Amino acid sequence: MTTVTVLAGGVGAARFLEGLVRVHPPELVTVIGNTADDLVLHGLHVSPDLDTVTYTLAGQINQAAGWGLADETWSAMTTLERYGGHAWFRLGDRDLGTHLYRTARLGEGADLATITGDIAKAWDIGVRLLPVTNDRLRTMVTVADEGEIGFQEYFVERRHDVAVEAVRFDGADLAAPAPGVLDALADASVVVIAPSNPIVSIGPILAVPGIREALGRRRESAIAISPIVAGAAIRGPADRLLRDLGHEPSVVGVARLYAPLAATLVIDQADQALVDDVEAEGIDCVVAPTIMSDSNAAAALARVVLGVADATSGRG
Ligand code: FO1
Repeated sequence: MTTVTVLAGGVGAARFLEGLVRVHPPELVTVIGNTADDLVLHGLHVSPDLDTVTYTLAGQINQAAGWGLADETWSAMTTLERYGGHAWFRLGDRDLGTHLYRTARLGEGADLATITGDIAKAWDIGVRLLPVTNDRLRTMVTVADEGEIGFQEYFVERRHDVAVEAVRFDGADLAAPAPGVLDALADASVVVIAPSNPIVSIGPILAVPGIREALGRRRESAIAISPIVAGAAIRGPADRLLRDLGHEPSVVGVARLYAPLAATLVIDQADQALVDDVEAEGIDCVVAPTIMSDSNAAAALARVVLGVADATSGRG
């Protein structure tokens, strides 16, 4: 009955989870999802990282994009464009249903965790999906020449193609872990830090008071997967963000960030030569294929992680 709690951000985490639920009962998996990418657009509350996990585990993700729903149409966006409305953040007609529902429920006083649970149930994804907090949490990015902008303005509107001077998580100091989050971190047989962006996907989760401490307390049975392979991110700006913010954009830089939180870092074979440098940071190193080119690769990676968990479970 190995229960697994996964800290999850965007696409990489969703891919990993898709593999995990193929090799482990989903009812034994709790996902703590990042909510700092959330935004209110056209009056609608959008939770990209929660929806990416939900849609992926429902087998309904837009595979090519890595976000949004498959078989989408864009009529609402086309109408918006006619009026000169904001259409840079693409909300498909099917996806809009989720944001309409979430926004209506929030307006009726429901909290994000309750709504997220109802959406997850409606898609029958099996795992328990928890937002890290019900409170407002927003990644703010300071970019050269423009000052501070919102995360999606950085990530989507500017295609994260700008140098970053600072990142902060607005609201973190006042945010409380959502109900069940601290227990999911304390009680799970193993905690996995998914191969998400350490700065803007895992960072906000750790910034919610109590989370970093809860993870540190059970560090011996926590396993992180590096999202950086051979000094580069598989997708997205993780390597550039690490470099811009003064961290080494390598598995060693990731090891330095995660050593206080996890006893093991899984790195790709491409970084085999860096095993000793990783372990010099005080974290054990496991080498395995970490590039999840398809669901089989993700399942194989999940098996490696569960194998490490079994091997280290006596330590926890
Ligand atoms: N990413 C893009 O690059 N372009 C988009 O237009 C876009 C729209 C979008 C809509 C809903 C959603 O759940 C995600 C969306 N994303 C889009 C991805 C999103 O920016 C990222 O998934 C996260 O915020 C980072 O992981």
